[in-house]
Amino acid sequence: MALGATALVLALKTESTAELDSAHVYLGEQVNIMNESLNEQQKDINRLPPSDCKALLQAGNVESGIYYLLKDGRIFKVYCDMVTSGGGWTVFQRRCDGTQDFSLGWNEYRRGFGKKEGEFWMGLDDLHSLLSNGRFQLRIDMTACNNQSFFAEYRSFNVLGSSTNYQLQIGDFEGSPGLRNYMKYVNGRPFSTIDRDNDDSSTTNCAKRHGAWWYWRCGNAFLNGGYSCSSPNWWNGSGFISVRFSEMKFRPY
Ligand SMILES: [Ca+2]
Repeated sequence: MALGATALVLALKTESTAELDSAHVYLGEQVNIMNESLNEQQKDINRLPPSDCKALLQAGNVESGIYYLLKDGRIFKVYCDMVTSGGGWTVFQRRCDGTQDFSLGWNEYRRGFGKKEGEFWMGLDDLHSLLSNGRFQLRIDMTACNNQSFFAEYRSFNVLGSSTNYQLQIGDFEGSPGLRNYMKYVNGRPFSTIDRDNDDSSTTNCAKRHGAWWYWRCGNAFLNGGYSCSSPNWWNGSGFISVRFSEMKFRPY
């Protein structure tokens, strides 16, 4: 009887040990699966889009075109210029064929309009969001009606929020020989549109004359006005340049 009981206890112990071993194997497998899953999730996190075109360029995206950015939990569809002056530029304005009407109001300029592959304005709200939390520079590329090309670069660039009427902040200027820094006069100025006069002229709404822009007085540089070879876009000392192509873009520095 005593022997039988001992044998039973031994049998139970053996069985328990086997069950325990099997439980250990099972738990070990579960841990491996969880680790694999975490590794995959980490890869997904690393695959999330970055918040600017320069990071995309550095990740090996060398072709200019449409990309998606992620910033502050929002996805932005943007056009990245990966070629000009080292590339990595997020484009926020382009005019190239006159097909898009730029004579639009405050709400349109806030929200943005046009097609990213063609003519467009990104929208002041998105521009402000993409410029928040970081240091950025501004570049403007222009081709005049006589096919002469110009560029203007500003060492720092920011557009403040709607409560400031999207005040412009620009730093030091560098540009093509002969191109004058006429945007310096609108540093610190709010944005105006045909239906929202935030300029400093008491006699007129400059945006009705020259298009939506940051104005002090009616100024010498504005790229959202009339699109024709007789429309002034940038004063050049002796006369206005009329632009048949323009791109405005920013990148972090
Ligand atoms: Ca005015």
